[in-house]
Amino acid sequence: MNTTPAKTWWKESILYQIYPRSFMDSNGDGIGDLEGIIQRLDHLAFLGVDMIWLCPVYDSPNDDNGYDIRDYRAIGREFGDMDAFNRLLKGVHDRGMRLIMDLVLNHTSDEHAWFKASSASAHNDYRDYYFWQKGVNGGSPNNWPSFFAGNAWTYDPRTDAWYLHLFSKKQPDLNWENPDVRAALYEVVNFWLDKGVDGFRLDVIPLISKRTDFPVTTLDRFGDIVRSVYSNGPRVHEYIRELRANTFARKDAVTVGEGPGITPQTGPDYVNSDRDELDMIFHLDHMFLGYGPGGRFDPVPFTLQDIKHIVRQWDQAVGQKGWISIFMDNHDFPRMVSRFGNDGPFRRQSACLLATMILTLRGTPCIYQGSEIAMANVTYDRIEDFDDVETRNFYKQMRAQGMTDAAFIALANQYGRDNARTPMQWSASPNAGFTTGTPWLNINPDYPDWNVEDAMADPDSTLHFYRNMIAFRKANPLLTYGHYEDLDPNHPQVFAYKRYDEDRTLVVLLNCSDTPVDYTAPMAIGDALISNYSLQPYSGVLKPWHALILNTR
Ligand code: ISL
Ligand code: CA
Repeated sequence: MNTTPAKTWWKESILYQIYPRSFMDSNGDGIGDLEGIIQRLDHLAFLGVDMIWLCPVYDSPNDDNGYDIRDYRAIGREFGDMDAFNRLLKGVHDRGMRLIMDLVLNHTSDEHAWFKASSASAHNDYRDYYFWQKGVNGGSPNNWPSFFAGNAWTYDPRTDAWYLHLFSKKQPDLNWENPDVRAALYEVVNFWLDKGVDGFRLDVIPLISKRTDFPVTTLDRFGDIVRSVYSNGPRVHEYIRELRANTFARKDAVTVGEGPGITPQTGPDYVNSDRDELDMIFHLDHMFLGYGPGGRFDPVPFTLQDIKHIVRQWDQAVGQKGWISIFMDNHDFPRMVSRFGNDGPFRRQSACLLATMILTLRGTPCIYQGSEIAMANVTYDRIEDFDDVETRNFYKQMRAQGMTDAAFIALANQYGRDNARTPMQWSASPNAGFTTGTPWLNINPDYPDWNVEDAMADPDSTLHFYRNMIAFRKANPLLTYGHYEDLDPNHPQVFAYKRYDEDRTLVVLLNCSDTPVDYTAPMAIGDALISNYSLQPYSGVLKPWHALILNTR
């Protein structure tokens, strides 16, 4: 019964997520680009990263910053061209790293040639590439809400019909029921595989199979609608298996699905190694903690016990046959040090604690750009400063419901996606060394104190801690393959767990609070191995945001 997971390179890898618009601008137009990433590859090699997930760099009108693709086979002009892409891929491979692309197969841009043809008339070869429905009683076909506020259907007077878009109205959902759509998408995936990319992150993959009777929903919490209506549709597993057989399987490419709406009950099927679907999945349960009935801008409190519960549930659910990727933030959520740590007096300590957490839980760690220098949420004063389509749409909706500008801005500053999208802070020079021009999104003004160059010069920085912690993980394979057990599920401040195999047990103690905690280690402990405070034998007191990994006896 005590089986261990099969060994593969991607379980042993460290994944690093790049948001290209905000990583590095090489030509002064204020937008990060492929050439900029090439210039900074040594930073990733320094950290010990093995695999890079590149957020979308395809041709796009950027309604949702690249998640609205106009041409799957072209690089967006602002990012460079195919030659730059080829050089980036080579630069990654030359350093012994791998590159995975972001595949958005659930929807395209409304400016994609398929949608242009589809929408032009009621009868054409592309009509069934998308979902077109007649209105009901002069309104939309049903009451489905969009992820980005408002109706998930938009009326097109040209054909007197409504099209489905679970995201913005410039992101029409593709109709996977249509075999031509699937075949066309497989060609796209193979185009990139033949270029030599190593794998893919699959955007909103549980959403690709729709409930095509389009039932009116009686649920009112958005999260419940995603879980029960949008996600895990009737043919999703059939589609994923077919996709894999026609694409990834040819080259043994690695896949990580993004899993909005999956649960510990439904999620493991996507990654069970007996089922030939995906290699890994990101569940979002801990990301949706604190979401009230209205979603991210309708916050409710949550506790450390909630996080521990989710970690435990998922660890048990995926078991030895499945695999998840571990993360605490990405381009869709606030900065983890602001959301789960303390970005005030304990910014460095809590950023290092979170690094310890993602590098010691069971699953492939995914580091979002800037976490290694403890990048934190930004504060904007004016609504015009925000870029994100989700924030802008909710602004309109919540203003219409009577909320003041100031109240919405306060919510957006704390919970909005732009927090994660401010440009990378490379140095204390103007514009954080990100651009010589005007950045597309205002840079966090804290960059003189929090940037890569200064962190590099400071052996106690978060950056060096990440590097050491990554090396520590790699030197201790039980952190990859060993079992996980929560040692103290109910403690309100301390996250204590062990990772173990037949030979050895390591204990991880994380004080997720601003105050010292007297804490008796729950097992007979040995040496302290790594910590975000000076390394000393464990005294029985955990300092604020103290992270400590201990040997056991
Ligand atoms: O950020 C969210 C909205 O509150 C998430 O629910 C997010 O929309 C969801 O996880 C899907 O995200 C992915 O697909 C979106 C895109 O906007 C996100 O950036 C992407 O990660 C549509 O393509
Ligand atoms: Ca640029």
